[in-house]
Amino acid sequence: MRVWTTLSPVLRSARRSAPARSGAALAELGSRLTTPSRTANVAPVSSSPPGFDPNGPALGHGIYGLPHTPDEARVVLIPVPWEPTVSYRRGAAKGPAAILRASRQIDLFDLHTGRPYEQGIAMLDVDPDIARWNAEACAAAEPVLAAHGEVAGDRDLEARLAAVNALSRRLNERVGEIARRWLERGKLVGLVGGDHSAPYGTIAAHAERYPGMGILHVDAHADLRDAYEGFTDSHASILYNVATRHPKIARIVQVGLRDMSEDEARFIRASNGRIVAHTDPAIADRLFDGEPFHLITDAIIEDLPRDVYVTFDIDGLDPMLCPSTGTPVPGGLTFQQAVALIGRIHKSGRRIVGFDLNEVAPRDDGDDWDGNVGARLLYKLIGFALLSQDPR
Ligand SMILES: [Mn+2]
Repeated sequence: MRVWTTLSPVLRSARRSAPARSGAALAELGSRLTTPSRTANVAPVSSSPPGFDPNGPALGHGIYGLPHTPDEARVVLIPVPWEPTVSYRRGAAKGPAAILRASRQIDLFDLHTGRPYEQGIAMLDVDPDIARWNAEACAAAEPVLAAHGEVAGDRDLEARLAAVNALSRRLNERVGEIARRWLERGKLVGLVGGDHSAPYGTIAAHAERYPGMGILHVDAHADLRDAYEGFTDSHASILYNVATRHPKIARIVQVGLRDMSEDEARFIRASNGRIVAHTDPAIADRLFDGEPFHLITDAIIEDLPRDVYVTFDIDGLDPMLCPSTGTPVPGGLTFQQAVALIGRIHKSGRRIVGFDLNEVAPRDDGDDWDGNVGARLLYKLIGFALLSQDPR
């Protein structure tokens, strides 16, 4: 709850009792956020309109209850309600709305990243074409999914599969256009899915803008299938498509994988180190052996180049934190581990050039836990991405 009267003593004592390093970091952060941006390629810091109280309850209609328009904001979020290729359990298309709803009760002051809201954060309205294409593609996909993609010889199913694949290509083009438009204006662009096929266009746009960038991919699944159930742009193929279509992406570092096919394991091996998988069992073994988590995260981050795009499938987390996601798998990162991992990208001196959060699905009965965790994780991604923009 964002209510200053109940939270202020907690925050004050947290500030008082925090170790010197954190205090200094917060102070440094404060001065950094109040001075104009030193980064040439990013739009200037927005200032909040008069009358806006960051410590009060959320009154604004924007994400996190903020008043910024996309023009004013330094961070622009693209909502993509998209899930035609979801293979197990639907709901990801409702992710952006669930995150938007839950975001309004999150405190704007963040204990890890300070005051990211000061730079302006705005979520675009849903593109009506995308909503329409999703409805069309979901309807077309239904019998194809029921047949597990075995469409050969059935003309109706073949036509439906072709229609879904064509709509996926239109989505990718549209998302790419939107991302490019805002990147060209110097914004930090994030995407909120949707299933994991949703961010393809924005990853492509970032790969063009930041040649040589790496991808940190947090997920329970490798998503390296060469089409899945016949769908060329399946949620289970996103990293395969990214890897094979974008040679300028230097490296893909995967974390949290605990469900993959043998073909995917072979694909990783055949990549000659361009794709690196830090599987969930391997991370768990190192923790069980007593290795400190920061050494594990450092080893993960070391594999990445200076510019990092983060694609975060919420199912990379323990399913307790995302019980309604489409394809939950036991195991996974805790929330703190995920935050530490993202934070260490920034601490290592690397730059988070863009990000997406996908596969967040709300429960049908209106329970907002999935949206709540998603909105908080998104705020950490935003916060660390902003911090990482300024040269250290
Ligand atoms: Mn995924």
